[in-house]
Amino acid sequence: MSRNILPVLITTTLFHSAGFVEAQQKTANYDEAKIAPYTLPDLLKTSDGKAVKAADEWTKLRRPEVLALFEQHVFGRTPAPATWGKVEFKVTQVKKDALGGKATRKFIHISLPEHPAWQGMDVMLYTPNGLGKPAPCFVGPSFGGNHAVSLEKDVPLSTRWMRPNKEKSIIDNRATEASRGNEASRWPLEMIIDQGFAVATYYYGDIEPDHADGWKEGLRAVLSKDGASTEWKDGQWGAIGAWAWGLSRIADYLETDADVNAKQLAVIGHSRLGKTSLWAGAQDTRFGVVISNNSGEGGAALMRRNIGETTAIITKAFPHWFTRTYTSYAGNESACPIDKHMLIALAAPRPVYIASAVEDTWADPKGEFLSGLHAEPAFALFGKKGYGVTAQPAIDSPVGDAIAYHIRTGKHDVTDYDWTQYLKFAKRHLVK
Ligand code: GTR
Repeated sequence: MSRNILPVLITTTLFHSAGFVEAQQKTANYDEAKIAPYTLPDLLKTSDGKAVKAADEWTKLRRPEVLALFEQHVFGRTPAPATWGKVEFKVTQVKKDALGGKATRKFIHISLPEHPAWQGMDVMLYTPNGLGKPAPCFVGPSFGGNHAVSLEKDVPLSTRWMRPNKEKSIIDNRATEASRGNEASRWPLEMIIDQGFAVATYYYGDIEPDHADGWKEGLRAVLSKDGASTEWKDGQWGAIGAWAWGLSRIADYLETDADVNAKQLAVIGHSRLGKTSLWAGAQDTRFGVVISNNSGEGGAALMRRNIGETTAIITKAFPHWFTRTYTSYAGNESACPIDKHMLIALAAPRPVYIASAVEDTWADPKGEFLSGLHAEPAFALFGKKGYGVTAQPAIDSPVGDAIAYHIRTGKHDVTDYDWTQYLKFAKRHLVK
């Protein structure tokens, strides 16, 4: 495919997926009574039928099996470290009086010296000033780039490809000056800093652009042996896997930064990036707390509940997010050996917070709640308590211990209300 016709094809793919999702949102099932009866795969039974009764049996036998099932059937396998080799960190800027003097802001360029064709990723890290000790840190990807997360005007504008969004001032697939701060309400930096936490973020498009052909321009093509001619096979990683890889590389960097306590990391993401944070947290145990904000289908929501977005819809609109095998479960969810309670259980005994929004019916709030509920047996093996309730709580009434949940007033978004709960949760479970 020659380079000059590529943009035309990309635009066509995108308009198709955006229009397609909108149309599906209007006609989807939103009626609980119309969900066909289903049986969830047994969390605590190994593939050869052995009941898992103790924490070490979970850790040694069942957890590796469940992780392998998610690789094979949902997100694909993350390549082994030898595939990408050395990871290089370059601190490109340090500003000691960020956020009016409250914080130090650093930019870190992460690259792979053995794979210079990948342009690398630019991490923005804020650490609280005057804390007197390394800070616990939230790690999460952004939709719009560092300049969209921060309101500070001296944050470099991302030059990478972005999904079309007139409202967010993305013109010809690029950020413009007017797109500064367009994601700031989802990242209340001062509130996080004031509570003694650091925050590290990167633009998910640094890894690969978010469209069906995006891999050709990103890390997956660079790391694949046959490069741009790759036909993605069952079990090979999709874009969510690649974005999650980026979060783990941030953890690699944070282990080298004396301002951060890398033993106190919380991974966080919203929506498609909530699916990403769950998968990053499942694979990388350095994330001591895992947070899913409105992650919905493909994330925390049980796939067997056909309500709101379904496997058929998501794999048609966003086939590149998952490994190819996942598409075969469209309309055939009962054949899939996993459901999303098993994704939550992969974090055990590390605490997980699942958040829904009442107007976000597309993401199936009840299905998000239930995955946490049905993950409880894995946490119980470690003596950890889950929700403490069996029915979805009232709006704006968080519940839970090592698995926590809330459904907040309002729409699909990340708000200060959500962050208030996450900060409390992280304080309780990470900082102690
Ligand atoms: C939607 C998609 C959801 C969710 C959302 C988002 O179009 O259907 O699964 O991930 O995008 O990421 O904002």
